[in-house]
Amino acid sequence: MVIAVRGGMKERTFCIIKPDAVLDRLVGKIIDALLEGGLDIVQMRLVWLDRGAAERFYEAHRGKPFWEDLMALMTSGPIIAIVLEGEDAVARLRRLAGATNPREAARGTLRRRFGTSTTRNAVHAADSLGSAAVEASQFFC
Ligand code: FUP
Repeated sequence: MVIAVRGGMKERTFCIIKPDAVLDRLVGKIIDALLEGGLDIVQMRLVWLDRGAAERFYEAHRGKPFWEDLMALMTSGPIIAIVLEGEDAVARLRRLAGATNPREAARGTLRRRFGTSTTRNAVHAADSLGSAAVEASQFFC
């Protein structure tokens, strides 16, 4: 969703704090970084995904070598699903998240700070306005 505001376009994007980060009690630090990074929380809920919901969310990756590890992670504990709003929210969140592999992520990014592997990389960040809307619709009406 794109909202016209004075001085620029506010977008909405979609973020998940993944079970590795929730179980490591990192939710507060991650939410702090999102807010300090210029994003506002529009909707947020804690959900424990079952296998079907995890498969639907990551359907595009079915059959890849990391698929079973990803499914095991995503069903291993609760996640926090968050709709965020801000200027250039999609790109802003991707920048805050950092590269998929925490070891390649820039210093200060969430994945560099809190990720422990490419699968257990603390956060999901939607990669476009379109996927943000589709992903958010899996969690919010
Ligand atoms: P990103 O958009 O940065 O989340 O990256 P991808 O869409 O490529 O990855 C989707 C999910 O698959 C992420 F949770 C990370 C996981 N993944 C792996 O576990 N191993 C890989 O080699 C690539 C991706």
